Amino acid sequence: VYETLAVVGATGAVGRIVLEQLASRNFPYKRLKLLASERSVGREIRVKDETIKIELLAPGAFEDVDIVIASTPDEVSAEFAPYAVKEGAVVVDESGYWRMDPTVPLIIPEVNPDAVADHQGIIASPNCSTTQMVVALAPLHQAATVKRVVVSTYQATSGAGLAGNVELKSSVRQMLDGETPSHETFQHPIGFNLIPQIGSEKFEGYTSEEMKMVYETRKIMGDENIQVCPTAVRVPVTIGHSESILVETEKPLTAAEATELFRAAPGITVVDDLGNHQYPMPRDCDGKDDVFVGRIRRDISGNGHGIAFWCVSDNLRKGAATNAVQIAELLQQSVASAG
Ligand code: 11C
Repeated sequence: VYETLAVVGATGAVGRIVLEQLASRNFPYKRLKLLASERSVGREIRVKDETIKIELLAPGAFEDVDIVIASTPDEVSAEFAPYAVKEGAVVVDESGYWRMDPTVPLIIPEVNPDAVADHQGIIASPNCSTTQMVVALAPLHQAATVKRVVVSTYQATSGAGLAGNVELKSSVRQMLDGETPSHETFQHPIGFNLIPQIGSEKFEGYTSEEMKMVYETRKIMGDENIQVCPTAVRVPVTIGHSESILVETEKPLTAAEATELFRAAPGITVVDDLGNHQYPMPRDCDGKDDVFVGRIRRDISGNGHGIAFWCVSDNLRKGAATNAVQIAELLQQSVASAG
């Protein structure tokens, strides 16, 4: 196996969960290095039964490292990943920077695990809102070929990191106290509000977050013909992205058939009993690794080729940390079987 593992960005919202996952999933490694920017260097973090001091993310830091799990902003990844690879490490990257690079596999282990074999040193983990949608679409695609997807997202503030959650709480508090809410991380006050903008303007009035859902979906599913029309919205929820999805398939599917496909698929839990008020909600999915699907029904506006459903997942887990650790597990398995 790869012996020395480095975690980059261990103090962030996602990095903390990466460390938790390494322990809870019993990820195999002999030595763990924690790397971060100047600001965090010297801080000590407890992982399993050892205390590890954070070291500086800089050239030379990867000389003794085999595998890296990184959650950093795009520009940090753009800078460090090339020298990490040059120094001999394989990088599993959660940033958006490398995802659409044709030399970089973009992987969801339940969907396209075989792509791991094609890596040239960097493997990307998709955007959180893309990941949960594609986990849900994959079994329908396999059975009936997905042609078109209309999706609206309800995305938690932790998608913007720890600062996003701090801003939600302070915004709500200020409003309850009758003050004018301040905002910095989001474009508007997020307390008691919805903001239909995540990221910046990217293409014909669609945002960067929305275009990630278009491009990344096609790359992961290996089908450039899939059409996606997304609307991404920030909501006052700390953890758990929700999505309302309408999918059109080439072969018609009944709601019962779609439900069976979801139930049989890895990484999906179906919660769907409207009569008993059972459906996935962010509060119930916080801290869980699966993608939750419910409200599965036929598209009553269409011609038998549409299924509507509701999908919720912990954006910091399957949307980020869990998926990255699963990719690292695939890498471990691939070297174990090769050697
Ligand atoms: C959000 N999806 O919820 C974003 C965060 O490309 O990894 C993750 C951005 C990315 O704000």
